[in-house]
Amino acid sequence: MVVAGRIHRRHFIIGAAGTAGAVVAIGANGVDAPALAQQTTEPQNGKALPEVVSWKDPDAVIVHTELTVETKRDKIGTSGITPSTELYLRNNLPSPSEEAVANRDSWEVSFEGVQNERTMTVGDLKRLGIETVAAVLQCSGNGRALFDHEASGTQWSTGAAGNLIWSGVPVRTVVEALGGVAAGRAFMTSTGGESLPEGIDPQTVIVERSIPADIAMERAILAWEMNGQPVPLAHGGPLRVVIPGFYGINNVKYVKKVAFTETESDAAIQRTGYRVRPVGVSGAPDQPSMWEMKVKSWVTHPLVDQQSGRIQIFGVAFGGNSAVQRVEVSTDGGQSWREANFVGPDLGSYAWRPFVLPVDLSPGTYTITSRATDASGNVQEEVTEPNHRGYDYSGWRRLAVDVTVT
Ligand SMILES: Nc1nc2c(c(=O)[nH]1)N[C@H]1C(S)=C(S)[C@@H](COP(=O)(O)O)O[C@H]1N2
Ligand SMILES: [Mo]
Repeated sequence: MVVAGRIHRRHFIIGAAGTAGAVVAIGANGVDAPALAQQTTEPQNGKALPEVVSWKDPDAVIVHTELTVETKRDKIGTSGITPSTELYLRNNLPSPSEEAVANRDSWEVSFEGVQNERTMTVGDLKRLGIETVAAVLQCSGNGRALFDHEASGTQWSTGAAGNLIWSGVPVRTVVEALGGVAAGRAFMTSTGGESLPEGIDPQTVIVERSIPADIAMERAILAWEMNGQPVPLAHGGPLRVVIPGFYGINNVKYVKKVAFTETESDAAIQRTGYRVRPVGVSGAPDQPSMWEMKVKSWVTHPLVDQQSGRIQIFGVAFGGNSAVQRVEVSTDGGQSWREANFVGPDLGSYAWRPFVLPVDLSPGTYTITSRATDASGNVQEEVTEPNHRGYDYSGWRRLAVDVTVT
């Protein structure tokens, strides 16, 4: 695994140089997969925005690689929703070509493991029904950089997360139209529509994720709209699976197959990838999968030195798999806490809520951090224990920022 880490950094450099030749992407499982480098534009911080997200605001993001772009911590605002131009990107493989969104309504999805299996187009799905949900999209590796053990993978800090409004048809509605789930199918398994690199076992690279079927029937949506616009190709257009409360990886982009299955997918990304285990241990199907998210919050302002006087400390908080109930803020590294106020409308259980605490600060150095509590009483943890791939980070101690007031 140390080797995988080195490989990743080497390819990171290749990507940064904007080489147009073949690069190697690290699969979810640390598996090397040949993938075509995407054309790049506009250098930013020495690196170019990948072509598929050339429309993002270069000042709002950090380009890690051809396949990974992070939102800067201070760019998260107080209005609740993350603009698409600032949203992070995390691709395991390059997105499909623009052709996929040339005629969105003709994109086809096959439904399997239901009474009446069939293929439907996005146009067909739009006639079935619609629901809108606000939900946090967060990569399992968000906060990986805050662990000490140098877990391999993109060194995300706080910005592999956003809060989006999705519109689409509930999976439940589609399944009911197809006669219901077939007997004995405990999982919903969704397959991404990327073309796979040649000469490699598809199971080692395909993006195919399983979640419990009851969760899918309760809350999954097949979304064609994000923040009031057709879902951008990079974010899964023409059609994306959205599982509110579940980590990003389960939200399969450009979905081409939705199957109700007896067992979880055999794809590496499900079987051994995205499994939480102790450092040094290989991934295995009996370890917890990156499904539900945890209660989490972080401060987004101030992050730099301030003048003394009144300062508004703000950030974002979410409950993960349930609603966020309260947020406390500390300016002394967690010795004392004060309750913050939420800002703006409550967009539902799966959304994040901006929060604010006005403080009067005299000259000195302050360690500012926040701690959220969800509706079930779970309190954001102080420290997240290391795990091999650096997943599931939420500890408030290392999400703290040191700010000098003069
Ligand atoms: N088809 C497909 N779906 C995918 C991925 C992918 O590479 N291909 N990446 C997953 C991961 S790891 C994350 S964190 C989110 C990222 O979504 P975004 O790029 O829209 O921010 O999509 C998930 N769904
Ligand atoms: Mo992710």
